[in-house]
Amino acid sequence: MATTKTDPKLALAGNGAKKSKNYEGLTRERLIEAYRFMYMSRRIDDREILLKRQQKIYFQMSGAGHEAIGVAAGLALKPGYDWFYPYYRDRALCLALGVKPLDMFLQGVGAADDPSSGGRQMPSHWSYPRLNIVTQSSPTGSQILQAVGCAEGGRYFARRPQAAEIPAASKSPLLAPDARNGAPVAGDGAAVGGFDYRQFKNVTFQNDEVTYVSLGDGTSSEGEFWEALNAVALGKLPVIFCVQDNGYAISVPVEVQTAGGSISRLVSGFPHFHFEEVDGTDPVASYAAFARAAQYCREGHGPAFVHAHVIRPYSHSLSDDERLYRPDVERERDAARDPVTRTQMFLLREGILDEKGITQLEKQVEEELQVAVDQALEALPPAPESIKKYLYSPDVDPTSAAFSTQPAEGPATADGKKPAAKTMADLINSTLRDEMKRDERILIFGEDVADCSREEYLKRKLVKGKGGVFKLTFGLQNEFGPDRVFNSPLAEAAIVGRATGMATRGLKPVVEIQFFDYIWPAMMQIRDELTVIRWRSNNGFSCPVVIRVAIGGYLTGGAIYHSQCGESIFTHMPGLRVVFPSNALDAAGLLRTAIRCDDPVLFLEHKRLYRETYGRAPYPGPDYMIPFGKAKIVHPGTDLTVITYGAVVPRALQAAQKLERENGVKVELIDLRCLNPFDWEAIAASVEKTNRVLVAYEDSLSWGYGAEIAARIADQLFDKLDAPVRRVAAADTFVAYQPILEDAILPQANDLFRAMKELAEY
Ligand SMILES: Cc1ncc(C[n+]2csc(CCOP(=O)(O)OP(=O)(O)O)c2C)c(N)n1
Ligand SMILES: [Mg+2]
Repeated sequence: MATTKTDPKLALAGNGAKKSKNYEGLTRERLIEAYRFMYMSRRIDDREILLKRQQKIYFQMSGAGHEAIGVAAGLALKPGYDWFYPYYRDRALCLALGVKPLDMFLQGVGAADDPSSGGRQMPSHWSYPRLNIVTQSSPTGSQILQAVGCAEGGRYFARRPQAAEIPAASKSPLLAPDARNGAPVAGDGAAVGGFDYRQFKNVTFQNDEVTYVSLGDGTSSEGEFWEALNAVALGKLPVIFCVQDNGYAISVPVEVQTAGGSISRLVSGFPHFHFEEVDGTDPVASYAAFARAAQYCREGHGPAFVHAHVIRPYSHSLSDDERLYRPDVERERDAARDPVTRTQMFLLREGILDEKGITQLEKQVEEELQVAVDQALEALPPAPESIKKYLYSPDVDPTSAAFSTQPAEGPATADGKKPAAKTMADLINSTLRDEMKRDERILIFGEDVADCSREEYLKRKLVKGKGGVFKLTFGLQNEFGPDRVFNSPLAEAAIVGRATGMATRGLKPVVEIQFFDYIWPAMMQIRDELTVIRWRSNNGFSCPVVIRVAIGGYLTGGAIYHSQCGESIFTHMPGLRVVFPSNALDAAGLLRTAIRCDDPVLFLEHKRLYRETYGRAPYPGPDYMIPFGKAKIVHPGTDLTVITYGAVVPRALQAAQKLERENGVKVELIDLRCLNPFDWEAIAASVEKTNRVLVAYEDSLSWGYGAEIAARIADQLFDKLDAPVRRVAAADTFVAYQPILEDAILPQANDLFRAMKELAEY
């Protein structure tokens, strides 16, 4: 339980009858403690408002009016044991869990020592690893799906405790540059054997832990909220939803937000839930509701939903003036329910504290806050040189030599022939299988990825199983069981959000987005959560998820919604590794690196290449890895450099071979393989040699991935060029259904040939 500095002597001796009175499980001392946290929370808000007006901090978000429900939750749950996904009004919760006022003021001033973010996030964006308070962002509701994944992670480890152990690494890992002061250590590290992200993930879990997640009434309109309710009900997961209903979302009142005006009524049909609706300004009733909710979850019955009616006395934020949309009469009605004054009156009425005791408690709080404010105002800001620190793992560098291994010679076939060449689809499947064998923390889920959700059909051998719409995960559920390979509801945000929560707990989710064209519902989770979590928490939390995505066109019939590319939208996100292999061997090596590394990875698999004859290879064995950011020279040449990746590689190769045959032009064809990071050294070395360069990509031309490469070449290699940097890419439109149109839209070998020839002749 949380510790407190409340002086126990403050409690009045009281008369005999009241002394032993128990308030829904709260003793008199606990009630004083609760009041202390509530009062402190309100006074921190007041202090911050003053500091903001004095321009000593840069933003303020108050928890005023929400103190009672927050403290109640904090006293009913256990810091560092249960898990917390709070929202910005949860100041009192955080205090009750053990966060210090100084920690809060340090975030306000943006200090280097701000334990939540090192000056990277606004105040009231809580993140305290030692208390299991997980870093939160600003988008309303984006924490909710992660709370689901967090609870799933806890349950997984409770059922498979051995998965939580850190395997012994056979050699020390190769550290990332900022952990080893920049000096490369080639050849160090341990590719074979044990080294992977697990060395740096100290997993903790409790068999009866619960996950708390809170949100405002307005936020319950977000789709992710409903995806989360569905997911927790399906999994009967121990998650407590706490909707703190102050009746407004900025200026929008609840009846405009929530059909019928009551979120309790709307959610009441979800199965397996324990429901509570409570006056969230009453700490005793709120505590009782939380205690019941927690007990229900701890006993494994399922999730709980606490709907707390609270008030918002300080406008939405300092930038909002609620008098513009709320008349005095309404605001006065709220003020009569103010939880801080209410609790004070309660303590007096019950004889728990007298006026002297209250004054003394408040004085103690004021003194403590003054010391904290003074200290925070002296705190040093973060160094500007630190801006890129913790974009990626400081522990595991996937570009390092530790991730460079040779393919193993597979066993010869019975008649002594070399092992058969396999497709990209085969090798991805084999790589997933071998990694799952090696690492029990790997979970695979997504739409249709399981063999068969109705297990008994598989057991009775009535069906063979599906394993993905492209069959990439075929057989994995059969081999590893339904708790490691399973179908998710059709909800992409939930796939990525849950995976993010699981990875925060130390699991390695390898999830599938069925088609790149349907990644957009997950965009908020990818852009604002997955890629940012390590950076915004100053390395307090990380979530190295692998997202496998089927991408691309040349399908004759795929049309707009099954053929698009769009990788540059993701390479534009710091914190995310983006990989795009063009052949089976690279897919196997890069996927293994993606799984073993400690960063989130978007692994783009071109559908057209899944079963292509081009680029087949025998399985390179269970430890084959390719480091990220290392291009491959597919065809060496001296006259012209072509930089490409993905399905354009075989097309460009065809064009290059024709150009050499017909015109004697020797093209150097570079397959980038990895788009973030990308291999600038390989590009520069080639362009310095050939002095002519074409950048080719399947996505539409303007603002595409190659635009950045072309710009950088123009910027840094201008004096090496004998010709303008050219690009060949798709037309600036969508991929159409009719094959004649598709051919005209996507870059073809002929287009590449023409551009190469022109460039060579320039
Ligand atoms: C996705 C998203 N949309 C809009 C905003 C801007 N915004 C911040 S808070 C807020 C209102 C939230 O209301 P509610 O959920 O009721 O919480 P309250 O602030 O009332 O506690 C809005 C619209 C945001 N942060 N995120
Ligand atoms: Mg609200």
